[in-house]
Amino acid sequence: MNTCLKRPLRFDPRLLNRLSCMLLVCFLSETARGQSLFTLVDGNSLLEINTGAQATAYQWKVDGKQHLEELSNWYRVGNNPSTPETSVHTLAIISETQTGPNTLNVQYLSAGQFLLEIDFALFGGAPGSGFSTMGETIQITNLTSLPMSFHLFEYVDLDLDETPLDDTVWLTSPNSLMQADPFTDFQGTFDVDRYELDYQPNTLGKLTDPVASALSDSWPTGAGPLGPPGDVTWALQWDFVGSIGARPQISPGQTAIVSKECQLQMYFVPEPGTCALSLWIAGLIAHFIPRRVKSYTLGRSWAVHRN
Ligand SMILES: [Ca+2]
Ligand SMILES: [Ca+2]
Ligand SMILES: [Ca+2]
Repeated sequence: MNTCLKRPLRFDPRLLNRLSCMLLVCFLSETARGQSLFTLVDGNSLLEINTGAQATAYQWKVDGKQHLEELSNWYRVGNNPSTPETSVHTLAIISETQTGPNTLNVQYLSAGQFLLEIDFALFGGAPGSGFSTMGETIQITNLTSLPMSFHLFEYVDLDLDETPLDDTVWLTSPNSLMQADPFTDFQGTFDVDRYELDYQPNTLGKLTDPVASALSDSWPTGAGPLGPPGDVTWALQWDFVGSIGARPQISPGQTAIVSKECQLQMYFVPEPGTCALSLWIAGLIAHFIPRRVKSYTLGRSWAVHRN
């Protein structure tokens, strides 16, 4: 006869505290190894950022559901056909500051050439609302004594509701993009010169090959819709080249600014209990580290004049 008796399970708050402390220690250890990991938290939302990785933003969770595979930024200086695009994360990071639980500023330097500064902001909705907004502002400052031709790219692989193969993407106007699946709508607003909708990994191949590339389309060509079957991605391109009808080159000391705003609405929200613990722990970490600042010494000084 089996006499093994099981005691009834009881919730122990001390266990939750120990778990939180363990996660906090892991988080700090990872940072101490030199990885630049940041977690932005607001309302029902969480944005994971690694400033030292190509996929700089790699998780956007709304009410516990993950929607973002990769958000990366790329650049190309000049118009030499043999100069390829380069991922921004390969530049030196001279400063990165989590200015609040939901905001991050990171500054990348190409010494003697340009400073590229990105501000991330996350604004979550109420728990259970399925709504979230996220935005970026990117500033490029010319550190040379000559006008600079500069191309900036942003690559985005959203996999709405963690299901990449049922998403459709299309542009609704020159400055508005939609991506949707049966349960979620995403809208991006921006002001760009070129864009590209394609299946993963085609556009990424264009950004990583050894030659200069341009995204395939400008309004209204290539505006979609592009959908199943396939994992859809999209990318944006800003050209500061000074030719007729384009943005001007960036003058010496001048700062060019671009921005993008995104909003996401889920129409099927998971049970609150499944995501409350992870958001609570992320909030605890953000509370312990309200202002995490890394400062770096510049090898040279420069004057920045913002228009
Ligand atoms: Ca995708
Ligand atoms: Ca999906
Ligand atoms: Ca290329």
